[in-house]
Amino acid sequence: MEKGVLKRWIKENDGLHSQATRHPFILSIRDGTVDFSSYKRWLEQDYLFVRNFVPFVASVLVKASRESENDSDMEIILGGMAALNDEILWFKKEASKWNVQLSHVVPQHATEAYCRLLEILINPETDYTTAVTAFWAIEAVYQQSFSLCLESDSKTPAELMQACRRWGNDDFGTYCESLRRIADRHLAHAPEDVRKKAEEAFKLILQLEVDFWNMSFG
Ligand code: HMH
Repeated sequence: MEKGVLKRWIKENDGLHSQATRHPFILSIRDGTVDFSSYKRWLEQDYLFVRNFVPFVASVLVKASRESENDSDMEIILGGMAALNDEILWFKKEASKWNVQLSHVVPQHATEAYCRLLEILINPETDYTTAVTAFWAIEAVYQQSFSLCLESDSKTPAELMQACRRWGNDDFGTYCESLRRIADRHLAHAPEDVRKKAEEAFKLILQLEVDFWNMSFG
């Protein structure tokens, strides 16, 4: 089996990948200059995103149960779903801490565009390999971004440490590695057209993540 293709895709798309994982918004959290109104905008929109992300992850779980020969795929994805339950509770607590009314949030263009991709990926016609590759990409961008804000020389404001730990912590990193291995294993056996679709989804997600950060940054 070839060495994982996903690390190669990251290298081949280095520019876009860096824009997604080292975005000025994240760097402003890291250097302590973040504008809290940007953070609040991100919080509102990401709550909407996560509400749409849950059914997507559920669809990946269904596909894993039908298409994966490896039992551990389902267990890892199920662990991700369980974490999302906690994440939704966290968003609600965090919103009340910042006086943000989640029930009144209007989706911005970048959120709508991202949720439209999730809808396509939820479709039963989207194969498991593409769906699980997309799942990994979505989680890994956040993991890499927020882990920057936890580095020892970072000046992340205390108020934002919880958010950064949520996606930047080592356990979340290990979970993303597990997702990468699942996706790589399926990509290694996938026919060329499926690989192409998965690669397109990967690149599109990087762009949608950049647009999402841009929206928060204002
Ligand atoms: C936009 N991408 C976006 N929001 C998230 N919560 C994640 C990725 C990670 O779950």
